[in-house]
Amino acid sequence: MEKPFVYITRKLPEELLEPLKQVATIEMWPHDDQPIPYDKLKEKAKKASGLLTMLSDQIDASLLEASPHLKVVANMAVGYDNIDVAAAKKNDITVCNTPDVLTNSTAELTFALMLATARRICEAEQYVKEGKWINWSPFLLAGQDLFRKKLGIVGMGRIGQAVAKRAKGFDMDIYYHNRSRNEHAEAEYGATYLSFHDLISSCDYIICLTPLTSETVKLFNATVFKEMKDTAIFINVSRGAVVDEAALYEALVNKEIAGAGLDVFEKEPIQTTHPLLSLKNVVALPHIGSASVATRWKMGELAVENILAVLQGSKGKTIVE
Ligand code: 8YV
Repeated sequence: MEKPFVYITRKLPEELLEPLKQVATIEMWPHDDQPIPYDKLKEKAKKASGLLTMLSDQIDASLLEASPHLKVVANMAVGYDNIDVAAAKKNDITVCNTPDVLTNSTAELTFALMLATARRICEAEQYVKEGKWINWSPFLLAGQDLFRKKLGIVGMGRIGQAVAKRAKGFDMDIYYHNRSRNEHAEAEYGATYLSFHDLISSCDYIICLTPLTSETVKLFNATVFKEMKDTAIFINVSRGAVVDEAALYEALVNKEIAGAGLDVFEKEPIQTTHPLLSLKNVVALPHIGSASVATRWKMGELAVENILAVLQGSKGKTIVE
């Protein structure tokens, strides 16, 4: 019997794909410096039983409907806003993601970003490397503390809880907003539930961890930034489109908030001419929330396991319902 065809949209280590090679014919987009164009992916999907995809791949209804053999789309990410899950369901295609394995790495990156923004780490490093450190003065590159400050987590899911756990060790007061109350976070980390309005107007650090849905597009807009404290630091490790970037820029320039740490942007990769990148009080990272070698490896393994499971007739390990 002919082996099923699986297409992988980014270069992954051969070793990771070994188990898949036993049961499927695999092909991989060979360029590391650019994503596969939509039309090319659509062509590949037409023949494929499985797709191993990334956030940058647009898996829409048109692609799914034009792929008669497709059984599984395994996204190498916990988020799946790039996939039309309803259309996949309609066409009997299983969608899988990679939750849990990236929780701790993403929480660590959130803290790195929060500390870097609060203590002006990137600015300070540049200062040293550019030879500007010729004297010391009492308030040179002075930033803000984390301890005993109010941390507001918007989106208390797995990563939100992992951030809360760490924040406890940093002696922060933890607040959160979520669609529903999270009793575990309240009992375990002392997190206090607040309405969105109360959270953004009272917290010193506001972390956006909410997924991108039709309800959360531009959730953080001009009105919201105006309600924040002028000393507030905004951190986004979720999706760029949850933020109105023009409004964020205005809020930073007009000193309505003190700083922003951003791992995600509306259009990725962000252009160097983007106004946000011109600001000293912005720390910008290239969407590396889950990017530790060990975690990316685990995400790849889980995506492979998901494809294998579905192709072998069982349920995917981590299905998007
Ligand atoms: C991804 C992410 O790892 O998992 C997500 O939803 O945003 C990141 O962790 C990365 O974008 C690769 O797809």
